[in-house]
Amino acid sequence: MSDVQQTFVMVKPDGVRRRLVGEVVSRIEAKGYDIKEMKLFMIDESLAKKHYGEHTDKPFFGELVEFITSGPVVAMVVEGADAVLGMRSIMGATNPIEAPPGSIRGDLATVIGENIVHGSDSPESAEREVNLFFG
Ligand code: IDP
Ligand code: MG
Repeated sequence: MSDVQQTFVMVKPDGVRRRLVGEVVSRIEAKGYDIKEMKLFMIDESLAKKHYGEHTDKPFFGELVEFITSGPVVAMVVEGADAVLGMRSIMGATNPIEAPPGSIRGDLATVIGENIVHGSDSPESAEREVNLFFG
């Protein structure tokens, strides 16, 4: 049985800079999901560190915070049947080299540090991230 879920999705600064917001939104809509909330804004350092809290100890954490605060993002709440896993599927793997053609990252990105889009990795992360950005 499918389950109607909400997930947190974000076009990252590279996607906004490259004018790919429409492309990403179009793929989400074409898939059949509803966009329930959407805003363009700059993430500050405090929010970036909270959002990426699970990666605090990783060697790329500093770079990640710097990147995600480097320009405006478009944050969204996306809803639909099994939307958490479904969004991860249309995004493709974290590393664009491993993301298949047809996926957002597979079609539009080349390097892991600039992979266009974020999507929650579980229903628990989705709830936390929706509250963090839209609560
Ligand atoms: P996800 O975005 O697919 O959920 P995560 O493992 O949660 O992937 O990593 C968060 C973000 O951190 C990734 O989207 C990517 O932009 C960046 N990242 C992950 N691993 C690396 C790395 O090894 N080097 C540089 N950036 C990385
Ligand atoms: Mg993640």
